Amino acid sequence: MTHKSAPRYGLGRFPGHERRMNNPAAHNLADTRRLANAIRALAMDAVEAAKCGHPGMPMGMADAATVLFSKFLKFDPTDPHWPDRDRFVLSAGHGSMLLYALLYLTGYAKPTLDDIRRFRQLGSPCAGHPEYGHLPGVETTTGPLGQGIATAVGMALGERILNARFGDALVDHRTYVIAGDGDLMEGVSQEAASLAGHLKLNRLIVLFDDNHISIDGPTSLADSTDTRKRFEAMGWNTFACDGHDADAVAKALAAAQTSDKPVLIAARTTIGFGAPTRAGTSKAHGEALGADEVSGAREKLHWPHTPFVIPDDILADWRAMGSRGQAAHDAWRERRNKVPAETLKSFYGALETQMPASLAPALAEFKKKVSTDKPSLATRKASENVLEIVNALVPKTIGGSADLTGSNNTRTKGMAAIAPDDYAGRFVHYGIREHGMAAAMNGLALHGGIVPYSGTFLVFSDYARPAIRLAALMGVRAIHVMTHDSIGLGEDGPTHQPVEHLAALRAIPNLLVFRPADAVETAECWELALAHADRPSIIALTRQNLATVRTAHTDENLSRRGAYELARAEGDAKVTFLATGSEVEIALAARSLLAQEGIPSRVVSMPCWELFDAQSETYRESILAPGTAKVAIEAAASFGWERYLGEHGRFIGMKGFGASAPAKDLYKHFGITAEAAAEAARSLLKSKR
Ligand SMILES: Cc1ncc(C[n+]2csc(CCOP(=O)(O)OP(=O)(O)O)c2C)c(N)n1
Repeated sequence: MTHKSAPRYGLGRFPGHERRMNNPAAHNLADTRRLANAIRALAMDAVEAAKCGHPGMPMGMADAATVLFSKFLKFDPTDPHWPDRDRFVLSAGHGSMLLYALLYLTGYAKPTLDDIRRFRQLGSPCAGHPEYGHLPGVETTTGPLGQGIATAVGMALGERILNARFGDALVDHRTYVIAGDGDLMEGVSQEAASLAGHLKLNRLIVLFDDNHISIDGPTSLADSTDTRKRFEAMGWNTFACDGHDADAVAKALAAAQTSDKPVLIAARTTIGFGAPTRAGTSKAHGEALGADEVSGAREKLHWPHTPFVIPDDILADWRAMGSRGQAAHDAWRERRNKVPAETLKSFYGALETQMPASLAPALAEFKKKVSTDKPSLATRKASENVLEIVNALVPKTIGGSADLTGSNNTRTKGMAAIAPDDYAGRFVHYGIREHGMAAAMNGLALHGGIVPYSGTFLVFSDYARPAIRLAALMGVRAIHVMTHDSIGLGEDGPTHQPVEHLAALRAIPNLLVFRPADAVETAECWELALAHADRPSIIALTRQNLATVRTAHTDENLSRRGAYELARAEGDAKVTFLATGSEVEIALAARSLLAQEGIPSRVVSMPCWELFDAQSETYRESILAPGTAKVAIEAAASFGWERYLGEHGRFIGMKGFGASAPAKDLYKHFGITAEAAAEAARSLLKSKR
């Protein structure tokens, strides 16, 4: 460590004098500290105006970030979506003002100074934590610690995958991350960083804000990890530098450019750098500094300007840094113009969100065959069959599994594995890292050019949930194949049998939770998951074989409306059975039992609640048929079913955890049978009389 215990407030010259001579933008640079102080001032002032926020991290990392943005990061504020830009992820999202200040100073159209003045207020794109979609330049939503760095691993992998496909001329960029102690303490960072180390993602460069402070006080209260050793053990190169010494940061970043492994730079910093009494303490972390401390900091930093005022010369220097990337952008355009038309077409094709027109007819053909052949098939196997079609027609799908490839059935024929130094494959062995996998999938999707799908057991969706939630919040198309979706998995027992998981996933806004009943619905659900470019999906699939319930073919995607009438009543319907997935078969059997007694009933298959809830009231009523007795069947917790069952409906499902036994025995044991469903219907009809 080259850390100096007493912070230097002096005006150290900017690094790279020799390069500055050749770079007109850099030639007029004022010193680093003055430039960085513009970030510090905006951070202090915005937090002060909001009376809440996190000034410490932006003030601590301002110098290092200035070096990164002025000398290394390849970006063009006039075209924030330029596909070959470097990605920058502020994993320590609480330090959002660092990012907002950088975007403003370097000349992005947004945020404006007014947006920054309204930091954390309704309608300002400068939200408390950076939110994807609010501002170009915010590459991912961060705030839940650890997610940013893990998502960045996916971005860095995405870059290598597209590079392998389209070549250096089109895809040749880096992913930079600023991460704090909190990010690295979170377990997800371990999962993602070990994957990055294994895959040798050398375009990933993490600046670690090594300030030894978190909320409760010094990090030594809870942690004594040697972070560099930890990352080296995972196959990373590491450097340490004084994060306030611009030359040292620049040297470390320069060295990182030629690394054959991902890089961690531990930049020793002082949280709240410049704040006279709070610098270096947890008091600088997450609250407004207060008028006295702010004016003390202004003095210490030699920043006499009034709040939110950036002097013209400093702003001009920052803007020059912002236009620095235009040369790289022009060079890229020139390279692009020489790329063969075919390659260019598939490159831009990959960046588009819609599916190829050939997909729908191919899936319709598949459905037709299934409806005719009527196989008894596990939906996980049906999903594999569907994926054979999808992967052949949609080159941008990248599959994977968290070490359950043979169980999730996510690897189709000829799908080569992605390996260290070989990114031409299409399948990621994520290892037993559900959380890291889900975050990396978000990164792959956010990178662009890729539709990631992957698999684990539904019960382990809990391990992936934080990243799935972020995918939903961001509106990112990450598709999770979650097999072994109920007690139907049998002998592995209650540790592996999901019970509350469907309800828990359905509770996440904007997430589509599919539970197809047979191979036909599986094809339909896949088609829908792929079509929703702005939503993540879960496809819950069975381990056990299921009968084909959709025996009358139609090209129409009936799952599109989330629920539909699968079997009509013979006569005036007295009963409606509602069911999903493997229990649709049970509902059909219950319907037959009632039919034998002359009680007409209908069966509604509900492969996706979210899509159903979005239908018109008329459609929903036509499906739910208010006048009929309602029985829902799902081998899961009842939580949520009330909304369709009303006060009087009955639920046939799980009331507690499962058990270890063959599936057939378990269904009987827990009373999830056609007989029980029919009996529930009878008793409802009786009580009506
Ligand atoms: C998963 C998660 N847990 C807890 C928090 C709340 N939180 C926000 S910042 C922070 C401390 C982070 O410390 P550090 O990364 O060192 O940031 P610094 O104090 O340097 O700003 C915590 C616990 C969070 N944002 N995410």
